[in-house]
Amino acid sequence: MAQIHHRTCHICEANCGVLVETEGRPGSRVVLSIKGDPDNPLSRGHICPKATALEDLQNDPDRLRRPQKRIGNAWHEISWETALREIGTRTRAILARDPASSATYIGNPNAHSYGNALNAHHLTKALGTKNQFSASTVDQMPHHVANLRMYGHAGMFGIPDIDRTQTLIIIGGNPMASNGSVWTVPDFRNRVRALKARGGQLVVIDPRRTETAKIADRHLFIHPSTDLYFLIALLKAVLARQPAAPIADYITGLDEVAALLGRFDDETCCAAAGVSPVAVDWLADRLTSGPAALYGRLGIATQRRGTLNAWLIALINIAAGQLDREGGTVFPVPALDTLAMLPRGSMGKYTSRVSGHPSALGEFPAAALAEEIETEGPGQIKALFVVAGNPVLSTPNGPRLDAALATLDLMVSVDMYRNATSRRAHYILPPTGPLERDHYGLFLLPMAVRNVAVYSQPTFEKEDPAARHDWEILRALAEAISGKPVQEPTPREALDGLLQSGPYAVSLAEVEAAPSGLDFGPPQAGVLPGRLRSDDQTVTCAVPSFLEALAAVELPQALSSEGKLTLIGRRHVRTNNSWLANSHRLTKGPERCTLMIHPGDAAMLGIDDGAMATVRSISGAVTLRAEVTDDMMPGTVSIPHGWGHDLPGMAMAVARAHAGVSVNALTESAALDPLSGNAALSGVQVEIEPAAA
Ligand SMILES: Nc1nc2c(c(=O)[nH]1)N[C@H]1C(S)=C(S)[C@@H](COP(=O)(O)OP(=O)(O)OC[C@H]3O[C@@H](n4cnc5c(=O)[nH]c(N)nc54)[C@H](O)[C@@H]3O)O[C@H]1N2
Ligand SMILES: Nc1nc2c(c(=O)[nH]1)N[C@H]1C(S)=C(S)[C@@H](COP(=O)(O)OP(=O)(O)OC[C@H]3O[C@@H](n4cnc5c(=O)[nH]c(N)nc54)[C@H](O)[C@@H]3O)O[C@H]1N2
Ligand code: SF4
Ligand SMILES: [Mo]
Repeated sequence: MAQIHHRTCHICEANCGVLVETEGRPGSRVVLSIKGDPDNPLSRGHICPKATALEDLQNDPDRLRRPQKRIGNAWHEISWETALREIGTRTRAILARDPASSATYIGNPNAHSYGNALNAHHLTKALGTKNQFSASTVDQMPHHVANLRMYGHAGMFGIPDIDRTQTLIIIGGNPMASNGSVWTVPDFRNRVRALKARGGQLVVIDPRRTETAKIADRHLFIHPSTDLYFLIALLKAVLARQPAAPIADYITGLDEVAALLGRFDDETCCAAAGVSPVAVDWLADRLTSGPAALYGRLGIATQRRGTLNAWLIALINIAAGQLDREGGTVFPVPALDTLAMLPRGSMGKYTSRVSGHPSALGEFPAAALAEEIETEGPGQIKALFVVAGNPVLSTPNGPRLDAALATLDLMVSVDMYRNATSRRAHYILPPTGPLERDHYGLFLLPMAVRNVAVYSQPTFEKEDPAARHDWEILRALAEAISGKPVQEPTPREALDGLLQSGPYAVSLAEVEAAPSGLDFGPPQAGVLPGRLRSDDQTVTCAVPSFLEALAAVELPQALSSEGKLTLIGRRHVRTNNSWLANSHRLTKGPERCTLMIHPGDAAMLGIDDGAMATVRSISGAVTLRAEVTDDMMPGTVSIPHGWGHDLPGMAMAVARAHAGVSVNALTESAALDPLSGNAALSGVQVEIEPAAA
């Protein structure tokens, strides 16, 4: 009999509500359809093409269902008991030789699994390692560092109040493709429609005329990695105006920052960024008149000055009088308050062995993982545990990391595919399928445009009773390594407790009684003072380390790229980083891993639309098809990340047929934001030439 299950799609940060229609008997149910849930208070029926891929993932014959062990190049299916026992023994032997020789890499899907979030520390504790790496340092770490320094908690994100603003300015984000990031904003397109219907405007600042730019009222091109200069000019212009609302007295130090800006000449800053001073004035007017919000994302974070960018964006919202204001930048009060659950975050607690990188939130830069494996001496990484990550494709100079992984004494991947990274593992431990697990948007709902609580039951029972959820694998690994049982409530029990002690004091049972979600309304203005975690209960504008870095910023020069082009990334609505590449439905259609290049640049280089081109950087070279388009800013080219699925030993047949090339063969492991350790994935200097077809 057909049945409808309410679920949250956990693939991206939007956390859309879906209705999964299934048929069959327990143990042999099949999916009939996956549709948007119109009653979900957050997503209101919206879904994107990826939601239906939940079924493809669930049914994918290439998805691993049993532990795999590699001996040489041959893979063998083994039992959970054997896998865990062998991993425990091998890990203990490695740690007996050098207790500091293990490491973890925690990938992006961990942010979409509350079970992982609540259990990953068991593994790190059992390993006793300071070598912690994650996808955060190829992503949002600059935002965390700015949050920590300004508000006193790394997890304290302000978000644009899109449903009540009159001006939304997006710099370095493309929510039409990504569906939002560090901002849970499903149904972005209709929210923008409503913004326009009430006379508001969307402005996009991006080196590419993106899908979001195409629905915007205005799009401004900006030269990659020059955002800092643009933001300085904009902050100065905002400071020269009356703020839209008085700046609260718990916000300190803005004058101290302002005093440092005098040495930057506005026109030179604008020229360096390629943005006209007229546009800066217009933006400053909009920011200081009605409700307005400036939002920056991945494009401003994956730069050498990512943290300064994130900080300046917050300062602009503050100086415009838009912080903690309705229609400005607001602070959600989530039903499960991660601020109460998580430590504030620490900076520089440890120093990395090889290059002396300070840790951020206890993590070293993912870009430094390869050198920590390659470089001999005490503390050299010999055993690596990768949990839901694909760093060979997702971190800078992936081929270098790939070669380093091949030298490890032990590598374990907790993953559902034998992909670019896990093919190097000695053991792959696969979790239950995506429809066999429960879900709560632990890290995402605290950044949502409405305060909601929504919980999903598993849609299917475990296909194989012996299968384990990720959190069960993490605990079992910890037990196998330490020899000690992990005795703690289940994630579900913990969730119930966290909700009950949360701001709305709801039980999990109450949340479950509303299958489309409980709605606590839009984020309210005026909550910030009560949520600040800084010791002095202020918002700190004048962060000493940021001021120092700003004072050291060289004055902008006329851009001299010596004939080189600048490479940026992109996302497509039918991909999710590297890991939906084996979905039949999502890979259909035109080739997507292309080199986007402006017609003028293409003509100069003799590259025709659809012809092959070779792109070279100091790290490596790739050859791919050119897509000539005036959506690109002249001098700038774009290649999406998460491709390159044709490495030997991978077992993803669909992905192999649409392999593409890895942009991270071109990015550099030495290019980092020193304040956060984040990789500078964007703004890579490249040379391009026609290639034989
Ligand atoms: N050049 C360039 N590089 C980038 C980016 C860019 O824009 N440009 N973006 C960066 C960003 S923002 C991010 S977040 C990182 C992502 O970096 P990673 O997290 O390292 O990579 P993903 O491609 O997200 O791979 C996720 C892995 O988890 C597995 N997986 C998926 N779901 C589950 C699950 O439920 N359980 C388990 N155990 N495994 C699962 C998948 O099979 C895949 O192997 O990439 C970064 N890299
Ligand atoms: N469909 C889809 N959705 C996803 C993902 C996916 O892979 N596919 N990944 C998810 C993940 S892990 C994340 S972190 C989010 C990311 O979400 P977004 O931040 O929205 O990610 P992008 O689409 O990469 O947008 C970054 C934008 O920055 C621009 N950019 C590049 N360099 C610069 C620069 O120097 N300056 C400025 N101003 N802009 C620049 C790029 O052109 C691009 O439009 O998306 C999530 N959602
Ligand atoms: S936008 Fe698409 S992938 Fe993201 S949660 Fe919604 S349906 Fe899932
Ligand atoms: Mo990400």
